[in-house]
Amino acid sequence: MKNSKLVMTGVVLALSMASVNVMAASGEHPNTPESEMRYKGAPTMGADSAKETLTPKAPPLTKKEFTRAKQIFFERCAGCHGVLRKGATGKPLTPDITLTKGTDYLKAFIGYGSPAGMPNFGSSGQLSESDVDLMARYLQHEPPVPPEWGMKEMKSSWKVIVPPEKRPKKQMNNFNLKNLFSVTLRDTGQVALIDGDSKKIITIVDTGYAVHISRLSNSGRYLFVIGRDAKVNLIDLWMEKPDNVAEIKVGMEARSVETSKYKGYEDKYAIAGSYWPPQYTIMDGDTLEPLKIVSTRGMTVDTQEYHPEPRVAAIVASHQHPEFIVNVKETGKILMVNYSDLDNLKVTTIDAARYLHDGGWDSTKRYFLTAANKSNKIVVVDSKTDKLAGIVEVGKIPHPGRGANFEDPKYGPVWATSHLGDDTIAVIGTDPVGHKKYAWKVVRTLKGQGGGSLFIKTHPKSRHLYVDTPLNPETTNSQTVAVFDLKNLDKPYKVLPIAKWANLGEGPKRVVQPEFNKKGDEVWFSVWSGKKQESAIVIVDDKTLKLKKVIKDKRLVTPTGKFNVYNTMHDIY
Ligand code: DHE
Repeated sequence: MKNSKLVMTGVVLALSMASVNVMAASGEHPNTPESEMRYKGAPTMGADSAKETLTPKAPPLTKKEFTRAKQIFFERCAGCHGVLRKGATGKPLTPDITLTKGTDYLKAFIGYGSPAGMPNFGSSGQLSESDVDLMARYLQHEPPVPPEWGMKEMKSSWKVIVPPEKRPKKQMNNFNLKNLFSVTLRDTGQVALIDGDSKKIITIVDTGYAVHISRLSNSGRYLFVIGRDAKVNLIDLWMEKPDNVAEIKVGMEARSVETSKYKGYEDKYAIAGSYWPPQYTIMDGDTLEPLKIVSTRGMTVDTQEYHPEPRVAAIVASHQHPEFIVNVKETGKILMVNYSDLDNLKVTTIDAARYLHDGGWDSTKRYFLTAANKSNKIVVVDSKTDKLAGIVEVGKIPHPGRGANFEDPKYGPVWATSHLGDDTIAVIGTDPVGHKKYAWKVVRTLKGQGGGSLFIKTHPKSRHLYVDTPLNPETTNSQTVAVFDLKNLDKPYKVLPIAKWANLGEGPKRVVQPEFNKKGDEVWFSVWSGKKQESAIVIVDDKTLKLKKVIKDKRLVTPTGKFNVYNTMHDIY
C-alpha cells in the first residue's frame, strides 16, 4: 500500500477536489492513511437548527462564538464523532469526558491530532489558532441537538407532484428503460438519466442535495433517489420525459433508500434510512406517503450501552420474506423489518458488529454480506432463517459497495470486497451446501493497486473483476482501475488508464464505481473531478478491455454513482 502521505479533514469530500489536493499536501498525519481520512464525509446537516445551550461548568463562550463553533463542528467533526458527540469512528466527546481533559489538552489534541486518527487541524493550517481555542472550549459544553423530524415535519415536506391516477398507464417513451443509467451528479443535487444504448443524456432531474444513491422499484418503473439532505425523489420512468412525481424529506440527513421486492409486495413500499434523526421511514411505494417511522436509538451490540444516534446505513429488500434488512451503524445491529403488517411491526434484531456500512447479496440472494467497517469484518445474514450466518475477518476497513459475485475456479461461488484501509481484496466463499468448508471464510486474498478502494464489480457474463481506488493518494492509482482475470486469479491484474482515456483538463479525475450495462458486455466508470472542472463517463468493452466511448457534457458535473436499471432491479453484481 502506498498511502503514506497523510492528513485530511472530515469535510474533504464536500470541498472541491482541487482544494483537497492542496490540503492533502499541507500537513502530516502519522497514523491515518489519507485515503481513509478522505472518506469522512460531507458536512453534517442541521447546524442552523440545533439548539444552543451553555453548560455552566464549561469555559465561557459568547453566543457568536457558540454559533461559529457549532458550524465548524457540524462541518468538520460530526461525520466521525457523531452529531451528539457520542462517538462513531471518532472518539466520544461528551462533556463528562471533555471537562475532565480541560482546554489545554483539547487544544493540543485538535491542533496536533492523535495517533488514533484525529487530524492535526491546527498544525496543518485548517483551523486558525483562535478557532482551535474556540473548539477546545466549545467541546466542554453540552452538544447542541438538532430537532427531531417526525410525521408532522414529513407530511409538511411531502409533495405528490403527479398523482398516480394522472400518471401514464403505459410507457410513453421509446427508451430501452432496462438499460437506462441513473447517474449521481453529486455537487449539483441532480441525477442524469443516460440511455445505455445510445449513450445520450435523456434528461437531468433535480433531486436532493449531494445525491447519494438511486434504487429501482421491483417493476423497474420507478426510480428512487436519496440526497444527503434526506430528500427522497420518486421519478416515473414511464413518462414521455421521465421526471419527479413525488418527493419527501425523511429527516435532515440520510444515505439509503430501497423498495419492497417480495412476491405480492412488488412496488408497494419504499423505505429510507436517516442519519439524523436516527430512524427509518416506510412509505407508500407510488406516492411516498410516510406510513411508519421507527427510531433506531438503543443499545450497542458489544458494550450494551445506550447510543442516542445510531445512523441507518445500507438497506436491502429481502427476496425470502416481506422484509427490509436495515444496517444500524453505531449499534452494530441488523434489523429484519417485516412490512407485512405495519400496525404490528415485527422486527428481528441480529447482533452483528460496529460500524455497519454497505453491502450486498450473494449470487443466490439468500445471504446478505455487509461491512462492519471499523471492525474489519464482513457480517453474513441468512435472510431465509433471519439469523446470523457468519462473521468474517477481512482487511482494513472493508468497503464493498454491493460487492462482486463470481465462480472461483477452486472454491466455487464467492463474493468479494475491496478495502479503504489496505490494498487487499477479500474473496469469501458463499456456498454452504456445495462448498461447505469454504463458506463464510476468506478463501483468497488478492493484492490490488492500493488502499482507498470504494467499489468492486463484475457481472455473471463477465470474466473480469474491476477494482477502483479513487481515494488512493497516488494519481497513478486514483485515476486508473485494476482488472483481474476471474479464470486465472493468480495472474497479475491489468491496469486501465480510465482518466487518461477521458482526456480531460485539470482536476483530480478520480475513477469511481464500475457499473455494467444490462447485457454485461460494457463497464461504465465515472471520472470524478471538482465542481468547476470537467468530468466524464468512460465506457470500456468488457471482452477486449478497450475504450468504447467517453461521454462528456457540460451538464455532467461531479458524476459518482451509476445505477443501471436492470442490474439494480435484479441485484446483479
Ligand atoms: Fe457513500 C453507498 C454512506 C461518502 C458514493 N454510502 C453508500 C451507502 C451508505 C453510504 C450508507 C449504502 C447505501 C445503501 O446501499 O442503501 N457515503 C456514506 C457516508 O456516510 C460517507 C462516508 C460520507 C458522507 O458524508 O456521505 C459516504 N459515498 C461517499 C462518497 O464520497 C462517494 C464516493 C461519492 C458521492 O457520491 O458522494 C459515495 N456511496 C456512494 C455510492 C454508493 C454509496 C456510489 C452506492 C454504491 C452501490 O453500488 O450501490
